[in-house]
Amino acid sequence: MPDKSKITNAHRMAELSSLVAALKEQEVLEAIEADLLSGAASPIEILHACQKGMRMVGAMHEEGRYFIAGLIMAGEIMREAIELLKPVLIKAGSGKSSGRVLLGTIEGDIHDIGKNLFRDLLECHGFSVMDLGVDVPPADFIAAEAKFRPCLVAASALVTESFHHLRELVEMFDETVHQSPQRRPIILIGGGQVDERVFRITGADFWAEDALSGIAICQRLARELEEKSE
Ligand code: B12
Repeated sequence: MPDKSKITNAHRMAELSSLVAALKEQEVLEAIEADLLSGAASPIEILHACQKGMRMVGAMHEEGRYFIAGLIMAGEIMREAIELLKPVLIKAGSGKSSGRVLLGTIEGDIHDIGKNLFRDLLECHGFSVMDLGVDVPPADFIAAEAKFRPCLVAASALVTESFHHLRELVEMFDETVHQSPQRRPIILIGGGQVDERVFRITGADFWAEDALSGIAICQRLARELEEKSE
């Protein structure tokens, strides 16, 4: 019988990732509740462990070990995990108003669990968010931007085939600058499959690996814009 006190945090989180990857819904939720209650792990550590588990599910799907039903089940587990984590994550946010953000999952992609979490965290950090939903054509971002006037446009993408729409989004916003003298909004992209390479291909201004780094970028930009307008 292993000494429980010797089970390190890293082990606990690795175990949680494996439970997510094995689609053990009940065990995942019980482990998260226990960790939150005991304070054994921070909500961010738990979130990262769950995300790692989701990536493992994705890899198993690619290898043909999980079919679409596996992805659906994984999505449901992640959604429930986020419901447990959200109140704790939200408590940490400041209520101060920080600016407007236009958000959506880009055309060709229906994944929204990460986008929704990013939206909720933005709101709890004082941003007002217009969420356009999923499978959003670049033209809809442009139209909504003209009305909502956000300080930042944020797009989520998880499916490789939708990346060219991110590029299109940037190009269309670049084009609006020629039509009106106003500077185009800053464009931030994120989502499980977005990395440095995708970032470069799309020509966006920033990318973030996770929702909290995305929040940090939004806060920095909102601060800079506020300083400029003073
Ligand atoms: C759950 C899931 C689904 C669910 C989605 C449910 C939902 N409501 O979203 C369902 C079953 C519907 C689904 C469908 C499909 N899926 Co799917 N799915 C997944 C899975 C397993 C997890 C995604 C997830 O929710 N992760 C957890 C969240 C919290 O993480 P996240 O989205 O990355 O978000 C975090 C950050 O990235 C960040 N973030 C997210 N968005 C943004 C935006 C900004 C601006 C910022 C700053 C941050 C940010 O915040 C979050 C927290 O940190 C992934 C595997 C993976 N590696 O991600 C495959 C995966 C994304 N799916 C995949 C595929 C292929 C599909 C399908 C095409 C399958 C099919 N044959 O039909 C369809 C998609 C159809 C379409 N056109 O979109 C592939 C994509 C491969 C590729 N390279 O294109 C993956 C990678 C699996 C794989 N390896 O095969 N899927």
